[in-house]
Amino acid sequence: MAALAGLHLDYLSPAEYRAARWSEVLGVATFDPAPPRAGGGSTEIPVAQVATPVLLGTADVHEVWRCGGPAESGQRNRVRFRHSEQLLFGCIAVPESQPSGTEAAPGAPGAAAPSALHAATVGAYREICATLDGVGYPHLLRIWNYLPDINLDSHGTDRYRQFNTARQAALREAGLSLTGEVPAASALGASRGSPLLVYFLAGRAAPVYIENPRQVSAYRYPRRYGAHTPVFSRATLLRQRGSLTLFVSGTASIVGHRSVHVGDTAAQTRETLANIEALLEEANRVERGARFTLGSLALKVYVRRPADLPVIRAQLAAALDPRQPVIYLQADICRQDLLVEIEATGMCPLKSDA
Ligand code: 3EB
Repeated sequence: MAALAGLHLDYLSPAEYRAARWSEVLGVATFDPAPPRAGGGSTEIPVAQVATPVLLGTADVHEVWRCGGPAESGQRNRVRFRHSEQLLFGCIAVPESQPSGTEAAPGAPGAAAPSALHAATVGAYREICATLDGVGYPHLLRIWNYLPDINLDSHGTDRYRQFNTARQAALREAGLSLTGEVPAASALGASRGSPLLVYFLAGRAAPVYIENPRQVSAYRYPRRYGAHTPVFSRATLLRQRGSLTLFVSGTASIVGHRSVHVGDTAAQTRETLANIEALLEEANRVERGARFTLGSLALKVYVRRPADLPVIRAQLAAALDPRQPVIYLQADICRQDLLVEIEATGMCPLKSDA
């Protein structure tokens, strides 16, 4: 992608990663199989090791976030982070076997006892919020959540709903918004036995929060999707000198609040793209001067069933520029009836600070 001022995302092969300029790397996410520490890599750089198999291309992809300026690393409890003047990248992995050094928040009266996942989620979010508070980057821009067996039922409900309950409890406890001013996010399955893995970008300044006109805001989903709603915005927009970055949340074949095209992978992919296009149009309407297009995005495509990859790729080939950065990962999606989910990051130059 074109070099722009400020934050920058690349999907790099291991060789390209080794050639990167370390001082300007804020953070990295790798995808299963988690590579051993890359030879040229600095141990200073936080690396989120995401346990989702890569479906296409180089077996190990590095999602590299660069900040275009000097950065400094740190650690607070289990959160490893690195920050530039305006932005902070951080990550935390919490095994469910040894969930946290702190106690889980009590569940609602009459509810089943909180699960290990609940405790792990509360622990992770508490530490993230404490880090943001302590280091002075109060605004979560974008957060990625990966948890094993996301569709599995236990403790009276599925694990994605347990995660939602715990995420909400921890954010409430930290005094953060549960609606409106909430980060863009993704929440996906990960390989069995892997820890809860959360990584994030936060800023000194608040982003612009964007919702999708075709979808009910996730934080207003009706109760049938769980007692506690998912806390995320459909997208957030970061303004920096000379550039805009749009963080598009994981997006699926959901219209209103309902999953559509159940069982039809091609149609789900097209609907997902229609949702992303509607969101881009909304971002361009809200932010005068923004010109986001599908072609300006880097995409991460989550595929539930590896056998669906050709169908999904064919739909994307018809809509995208072949030179666009796209990676494909195998991951379970939070609703059983969803077969594909796509998240994206858009970069666009900002002409003036009008
Ligand atoms: C959806 O639209 C699909 O719980 O953080 C997408 C992005 C989804 C983020 C989250 C869930 C999350 O509801 C699922």
